[in-house]
Amino acid sequence: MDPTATLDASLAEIEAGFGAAFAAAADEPALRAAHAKILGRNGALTAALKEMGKLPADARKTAGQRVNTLKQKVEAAFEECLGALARAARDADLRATPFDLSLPGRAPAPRGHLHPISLVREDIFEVFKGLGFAVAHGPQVELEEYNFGKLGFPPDHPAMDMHDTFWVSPPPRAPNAKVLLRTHTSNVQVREMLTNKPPLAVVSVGPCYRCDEDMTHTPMFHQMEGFLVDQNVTLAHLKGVLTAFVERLFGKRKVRFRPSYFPFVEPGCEVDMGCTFCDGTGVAGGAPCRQCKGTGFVEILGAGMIHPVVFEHCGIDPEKYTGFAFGTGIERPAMLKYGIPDLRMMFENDVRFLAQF
Ligand code: FA5
Repeated sequence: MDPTATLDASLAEIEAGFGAAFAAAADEPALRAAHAKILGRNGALTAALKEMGKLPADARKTAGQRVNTLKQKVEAAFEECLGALARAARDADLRATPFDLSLPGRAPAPRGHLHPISLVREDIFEVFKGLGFAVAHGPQVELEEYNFGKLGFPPDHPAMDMHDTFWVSPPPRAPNAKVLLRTHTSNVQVREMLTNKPPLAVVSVGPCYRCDEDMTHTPMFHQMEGFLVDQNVTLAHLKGVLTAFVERLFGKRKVRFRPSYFPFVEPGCEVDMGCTFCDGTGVAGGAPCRQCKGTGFVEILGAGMIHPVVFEHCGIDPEKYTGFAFGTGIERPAMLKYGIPDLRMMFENDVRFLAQF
């Protein structure tokens, strides 16, 4: 057959069919498929274009113009159908979703804020950073060696019973390791002294764990630990730093130091401050203050001069260096600072309570 006639027949067939093919496409993928049948790599018009080479030279120009005109028609129809489908989809969407433009807008969710424990942690860091201490963190899953051993707790020492430890299965790669959830933040003292040499002044805050639950004890609680090591550090420095800490966190209050025992300090003491609930009077609402049991003082910290044995275990020369350490649960300072009567409220997640901070 004459190639010009063949091409004419192909173009006529495409021209007669593309409009109906596009109109029959119910959605965009179907429309694109119909378009590809004409102008895709194996499309009818693409094939016709390839046939152009077979035409005699004098017929090519006219045929070329016909092909281009048809191509433009096909593209224009395709774009129009594409737009019509998009409009139809949007109209269907609008009809399907009832909009009531008169409804009031949705108020943005109220912004969250820090938990009282986090607020006190930040306050503590601010105070100690102001006193020149660095902030450090330690692991909550710890080796017995760092939680007890290096701090001078002898094996089976009764002080360890007071800590009511949660023991953890050792990892398969160290089946004989003694692993626990740290019972206090004093592990940070050990780890810092093992890795850094004096002078050192460090404070740390974080969760601790003990099998313990009553009005004033929870299985998970938070502690702060701080320590300072240098030459010629004395108990007077300890008293100065802790008095400054109490005054900066709670304002001017009475502070008193009582002798006490912790295996890793010598001498050791407990630090009390004037009760914030009764302002140190021991009387609240005409009755003995329940928080301080009428004494006017509440215990706030354990402290003492770091025991030479701890220095030896951590590779620090006890003949050359002295230092002090102190620690406290931080729920207690949070209760005193914000007037919270029951420690357990901090972990109940009651929004009515949390919203007050
Ligand atoms: C210690 O844990 C010592 N590491 C503190 C210390 C550090 C002393 C450095 C000297 C030098 P103690 O076992 O007393 O000490 O615990 C300290 C505080 O943690 C307690 O006074 C209490 O406020 C808090 N605490 C302990 N157990 C719980 C618990 N189960 N729930 C809430 N708070 C707790």
